Amino acid sequence: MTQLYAERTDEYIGLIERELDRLIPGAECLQGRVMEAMRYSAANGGKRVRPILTLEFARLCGLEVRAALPFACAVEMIHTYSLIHDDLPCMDNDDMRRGKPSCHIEFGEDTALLAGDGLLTLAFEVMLREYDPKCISPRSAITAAALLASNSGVNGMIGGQVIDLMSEGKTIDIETLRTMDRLKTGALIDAACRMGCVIAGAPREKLDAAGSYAAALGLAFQIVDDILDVTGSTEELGKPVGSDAENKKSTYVSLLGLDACRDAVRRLTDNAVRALAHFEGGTEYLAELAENLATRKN
Ligand code: GRG
Repeated sequence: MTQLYAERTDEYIGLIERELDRLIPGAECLQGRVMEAMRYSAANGGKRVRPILTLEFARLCGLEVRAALPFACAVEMIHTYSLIHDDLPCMDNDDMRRGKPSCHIEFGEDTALLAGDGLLTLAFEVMLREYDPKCISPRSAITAAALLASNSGVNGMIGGQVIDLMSEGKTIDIETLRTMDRLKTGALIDAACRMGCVIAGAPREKLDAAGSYAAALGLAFQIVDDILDVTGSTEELGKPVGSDAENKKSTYVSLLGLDACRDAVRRLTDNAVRALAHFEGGTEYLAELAENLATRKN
């Protein structure tokens, strides 16, 4: 890992976590418990890949990083809500997340459901309330919020989750799996990357390049996730391994085998790095991020 990568990642994670802490306050009030559950899951740090992508694409397109923070935090709130709901007994029924009890184990199913809903709605409140009109035009803020809405909804992440639920216990073909993962995992990564460009007022060519980077990165990310579910350990992942096989899910590994998956991750990572050529330099961080995600252990 280069010094530039390590320092910038630390800086970004610090900014994101301090801002999440501010945006999701605890409170002594009747609804305090759900706020506590929202804070529990949002503070229970993951890799923060999506908000980092938003900050870095915004920086690359000339925006001050701080101005991008509401949008970065919004994408992390949507991601956190999806994990809370995904862990519920009616979905994947996972008791552990990021090495700690899942939200519904800690707070109960009813509160966990509402904590997810609370984060989903707060994401949109934050983008539209907190953006700085001195740095970001109202039009760009609205376009970014609409992008996050559509990529999280039935034609994005929710759509992918529905295909996932309908496919349980069946062997699906590779095209269906690809569509499912493009929506379930790829859509939020796409929103994270393109929102950074949108709020910076970047031209169409850069938005498209960010979309190509995101498409390759998102698919590689999911294939690595499938690989880690077979080869990883509970300690490294912070959640039980082998859940795909247990839930009888078709994955890249079950359809193609480990070697073909590793080749695909290599190819997709190269494609992601190539897409960065459309920016005028300063893309080392995003190239290294793609490489690091390809070899990640959690
Ligand atoms: C709305 C219920 C509902 C689900 C949406 C995103 C999703 C569908 C479900 C979450 C579970 C899952 C395995 C999704 C695939 C995407 C993925 C690999 C998520 C894990 O993301 P990381 O590795 O997690 O970035 P951290 O903990 O680092 O934030």
